[in-house]
Amino acid sequence: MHSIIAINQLGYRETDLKKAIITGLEGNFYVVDFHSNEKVFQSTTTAAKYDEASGAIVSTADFSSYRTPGTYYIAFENEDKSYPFIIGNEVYHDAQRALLKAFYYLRCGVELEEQYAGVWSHGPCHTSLVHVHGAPEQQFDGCGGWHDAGDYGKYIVAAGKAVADLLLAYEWYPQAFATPIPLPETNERMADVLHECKVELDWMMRMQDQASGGVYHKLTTLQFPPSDMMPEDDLAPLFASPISATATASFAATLALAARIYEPIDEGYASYCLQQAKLAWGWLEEHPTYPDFHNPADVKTGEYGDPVDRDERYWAAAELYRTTGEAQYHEVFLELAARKDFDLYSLGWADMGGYGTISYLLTEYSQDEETVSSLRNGLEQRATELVEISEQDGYGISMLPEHYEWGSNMNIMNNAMLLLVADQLLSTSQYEGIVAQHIHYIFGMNIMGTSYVSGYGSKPIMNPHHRPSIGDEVIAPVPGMLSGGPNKNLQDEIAAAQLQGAAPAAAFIDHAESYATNEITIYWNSPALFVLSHFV
Ligand code: G3I
Ligand code: 9MR
Ligand code: ZN
Repeated sequence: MHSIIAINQLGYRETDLKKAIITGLEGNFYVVDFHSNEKVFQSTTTAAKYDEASGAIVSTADFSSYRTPGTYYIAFENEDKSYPFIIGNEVYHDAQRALLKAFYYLRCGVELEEQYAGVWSHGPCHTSLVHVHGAPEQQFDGCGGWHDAGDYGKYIVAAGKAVADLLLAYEWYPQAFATPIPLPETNERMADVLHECKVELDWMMRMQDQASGGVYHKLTTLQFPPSDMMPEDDLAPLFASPISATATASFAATLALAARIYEPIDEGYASYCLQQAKLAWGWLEEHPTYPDFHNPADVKTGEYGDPVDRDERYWAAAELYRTTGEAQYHEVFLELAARKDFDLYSLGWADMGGYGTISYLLTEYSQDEETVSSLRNGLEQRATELVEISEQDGYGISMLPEHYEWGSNMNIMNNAMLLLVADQLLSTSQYEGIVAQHIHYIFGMNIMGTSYVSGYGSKPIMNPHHRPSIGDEVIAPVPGMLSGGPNKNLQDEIAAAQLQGAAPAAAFIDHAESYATNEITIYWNSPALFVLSHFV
């Protein structure tokens, strides 16, 4: 049997932790210069051990101490070798920009011009008026924003997480956004990431009912179109599903965050964002409890159901407080924080408590000291748990076997993001090495030996569940998109037929119809963009 020598196919920065994970081999290994075939570094792998998540016996080749820039591969005595990789401080630059450019490719309602989209250009899509579900006489213009994923729906809670990650990435790592992508809007005044977020924010504001402040949960056709349908051919009527509390709270939070970020650049836009955030907050106050969202019977698109809205309300209160300093938001925030009946550190689309915690810990207005210290302790504890799991895992990442569910790559990137958040908010610098391993995993240091980001690495995914990539004539998928990744629950027909018995981290197939393992979405790209931005 041949071994798999899984590496980060993009490469490694000079001083980062550098590892390769090997299945089926242990012993002496070499770092070999790709051009001269000269062995430049030699060491021994760890003893091979069983790794539950991947179901494989793996050893680790650590070559962190080798730091000379160049192009190399890892080799063993038996001549097994890895793909080539680079050591150099700019190895993540292009991928980071591609992760952002992916949002441009997902734009809805506009033509993707050849000048920016190259071979992936296409005509304007989903431009018809939107019917309010259940009130067909009510229509509105719901144009714009980003397609959610491989489908063409647009969903508010998904948008909230994606925009929050992008705005936080810009706020924390502005240097990572210094070079234009470029986009059609590129100018001197504003970084491209802010132009791109404005596309989604403008759409979100169209989804708000101006009379009540409530926000429609989602905008979709009644059913998913065929998987090879191009966006401009998807002409089925569009419906706004009913207002939900999770969507309204996620909207209030995102728009309050946006108000703060855009304020120094575009005051008018910022104050408009804040006004709409407050309008949404008014709806939340009038509906302190509200039944959770379920698809109307004839709507078959993504549900984004979530029985708990307290975490989104907590986040909204935190952002509105951090932006305005008004006591009313502080009160609600403290009330919800004290209840502790939802996850205060999670960054998923359904569990948004972590964003509220981040925002509160960073507020410049007065803080309740007890709450601050309890949140800091909780954050540190969560980070410690993630480190402990990483130390046990064969690939050095913070995932237990049960975490390989739909969108596992988001879980991995969310964990990496939380570790960076912990370092920043607790003023430590202890987690960067583990975060780097999470990046290595995404770009190929995994049991599949696959880079989960389209267009990047020696063996990237080629067949994501992404309708334009399936329906166009181009072989290569749209680049810069992060696949959902292994999902042990085998929730589509292809996975169920072909992955029976696969270990959790191996329950992945690069097949265009495997939407439960190989779809892409805005909120899987977004934490990856945040994490990579730290490293560029
Ligand atoms: O967390 C539970 C776990 O406790 C349980 O044991 C396990 C058993 O089924 O399920 C786990 O939950 C999974 C959940 O994702 C985790 O976030 C569910 O099975 C799984 O069905 C659910 O999948 C969601 C999927 O829609 C289906 O509803 C994904 O999170 C969500 O990202 C995805 O979103 C879709 C949109 O609906 C439509 N657009 C594309 C997008 C991406 O696939
Ligand atoms: O394409 C859809 C994808 O975006 C969703 O995440 C997924 C789960 O809701 O559903 C996909 O659509 C499939 C549908 O659910 C069942 N029939 C096949 C569709 C894919 O072509
Ligand atoms: Zn569209």
